Amino acid sequence: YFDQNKDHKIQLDELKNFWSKIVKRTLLPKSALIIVDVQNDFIDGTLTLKKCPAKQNGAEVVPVINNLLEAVPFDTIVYSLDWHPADHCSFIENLHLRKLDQNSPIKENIKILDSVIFEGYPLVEQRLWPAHCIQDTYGAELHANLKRISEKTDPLGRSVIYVYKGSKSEIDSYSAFYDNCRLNETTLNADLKNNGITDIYVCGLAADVCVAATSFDGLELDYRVIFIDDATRGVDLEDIDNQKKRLVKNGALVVNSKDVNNMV
Ligand code: VGL
Ligand code: ZN
Repeated sequence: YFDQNKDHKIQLDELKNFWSKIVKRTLLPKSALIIVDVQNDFIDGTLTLKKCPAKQNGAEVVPVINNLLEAVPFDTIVYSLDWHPADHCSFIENLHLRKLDQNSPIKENIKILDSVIFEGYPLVEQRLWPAHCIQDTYGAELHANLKRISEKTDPLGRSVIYVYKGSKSEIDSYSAFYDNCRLNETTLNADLKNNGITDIYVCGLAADVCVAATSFDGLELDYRVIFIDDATRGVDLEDIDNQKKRLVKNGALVVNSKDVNNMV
């Protein structure tokens, strides 16, 4: 097992580290609630889910999430925010700012929800949305009724993490862990691992876009992933259903918020 050419003390430390992580993960589950993008624009603003194909009401997640914040002893609370500059590549209003690649699946009569490929950018399909969640605007603020836990005053002593994503003009970021090309990682994984978090409970908006992407990355980063179904609302019913099925296939749990109490 030992590599003769490598310092034994270092190898022993590596081994200790490895097993201590395994033991912690096995014996000491620690949970984080990740509240994805519960922002005004998805609820009543420019990208309101009410106008998307599934016609869902994003505001309905707020009381469900507030109840989870009050009733469940999560160790860490994460608020993620979609946080775009005005010239962001995901905005249909900005189509004229970029050229389409010859491989773009659509080149004309482009409408909201279509996917394109831009020239000169990482060869990834970019879905187009109305301008939304522009940095420091009302639309980018968390919904006014969403309970904010403050690390300084929280009687339960929970850690609080804010993640801002999609803030580079030329690349979108659905997951709270990585951008869509996996070129950059946010600090979320390091912060969670630092807190010893093993289990992530994911909720918020939109179920089939950012909540799903965050959940898939969570699985890949070795968290136990619990998708809280009734604490999400999404864009497209078929996509929501498919993403949930894929998540379960990949080892996630899809649960109802009333069951979370008995899990944490
Ligand atoms: C989202 C579309 C575009 C989301 C963000 O938070 O799910 N959806 N940007
Ligand atoms: Zn966005």
